[in-house]
Amino acid sequence: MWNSIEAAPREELEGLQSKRLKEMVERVYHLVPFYKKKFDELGISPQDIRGVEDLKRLPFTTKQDLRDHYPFSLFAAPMDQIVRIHSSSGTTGKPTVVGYTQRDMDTWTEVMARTYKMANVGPGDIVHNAYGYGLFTGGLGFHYGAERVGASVVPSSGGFTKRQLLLMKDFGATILCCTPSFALHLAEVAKDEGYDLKNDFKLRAGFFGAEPASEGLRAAIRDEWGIDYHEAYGLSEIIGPGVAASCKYGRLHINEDHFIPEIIDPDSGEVLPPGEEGELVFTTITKQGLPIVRYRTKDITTLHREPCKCGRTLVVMETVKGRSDDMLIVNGVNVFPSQVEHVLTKVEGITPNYVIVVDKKGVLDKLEVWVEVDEKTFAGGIGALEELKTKLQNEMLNELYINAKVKLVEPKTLERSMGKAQRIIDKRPDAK
Ligand code: DLL
Repeated sequence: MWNSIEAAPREELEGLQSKRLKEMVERVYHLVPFYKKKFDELGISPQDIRGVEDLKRLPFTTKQDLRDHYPFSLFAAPMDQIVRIHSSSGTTGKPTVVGYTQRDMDTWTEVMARTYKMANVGPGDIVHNAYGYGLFTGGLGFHYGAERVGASVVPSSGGFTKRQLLLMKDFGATILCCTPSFALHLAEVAKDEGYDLKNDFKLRAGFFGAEPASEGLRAAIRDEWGIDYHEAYGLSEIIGPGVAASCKYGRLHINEDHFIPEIIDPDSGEVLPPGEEGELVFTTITKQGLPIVRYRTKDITTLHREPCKCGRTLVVMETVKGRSDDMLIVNGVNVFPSQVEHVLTKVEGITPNYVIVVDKKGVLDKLEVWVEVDEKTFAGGIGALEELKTKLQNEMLNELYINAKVKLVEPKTLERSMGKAQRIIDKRPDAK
């Protein structure tokens, strides 16, 4: 463990959260006109917030609020104290911009050090960091954390798959950091290039995140590389990676001494009790540059408060099922792409590469899943392919209750991602 606070008794943690929350509410009220206006409209003054129990009285903040205050109007620190700016690309509208003071950089590095400690990364480890460096928070977040724990970091960033493999082998990388889809792509190219994944490389663990990955996909990464799988979760608006990381028991602990999580009903906004699924909301309580009150992540998950075998008392979140805006409704049945992936990865004869194409036929949503078969099945002829197709369609019907059409495609034909994978093609006329 990096910091004893990770295993502090709950009363101590909640005491700290309450203290920090009160300070944060004072700060945003006096320094950010957007919050002053919102609080005033609701008739809330900072003194009304006495501790975490009053969190639910505060208003939500959304991505749209960040866009409306583009680029810097939600910052609570003067620009001469902002030492770093990141931004999300954003497919629609303006990008969201986030700013860090030096103290925020220290907080970020601290939570990233905690992340690495989940796999006991330290001096002597070689961290191959294939998250993109640049405006995306993945690259630089994982970079500074690795230096803090004393490991040697290779800032390879995304792309250039073959060269990455060469460096991983020659430098003796022990830790791999990248998206789950890129970890699989690296494995695939390594095999094509004639590497022996388990003997040519010294990898022992990896930190995978920035996109959902089903258990099947994780198992494929574990098995192909022969490594421990640790999950990293985070979002730029809150800090970047470092919001939560999974311990050796695979449980994703939230650094709640910095970011208070809540689960709400996405429709009514009501707070739901632990154990219930809903939308994850975060309030940052130590950030100076861009403090954020009850930020709606749109990520769907569940929180658990039972203690973990690893000794950490920090709350556990389940792996994100999907984003509320990625949820598909096919003939009235709600389904997340990660659930489709889960079903696919259980079937033999295909690769974990797939694309979901959604279209409308009359008033009904129509789902087509393009799945890439493996070389062996492809060589097996038309009979085997027909059988596989029927099997996949039946599995989706039986497990997810959806009628999806499967289209099998040749090995290595679907586009590979260097960062976050694009799994959905939405052709519906009203698509975002
Ligand atoms: O993806 C930060 C990050 C970088 C996390 C590297 C982990 C590793 P954004 O680009 O702002 O930040 O995207 C945030 O990505 O709201 C989730 O929908 C999704 N996401 C992040 N981590 C996970 C994960 C970075 N472990 C958005 N599982 C979030 C599922 C994830 N989705």
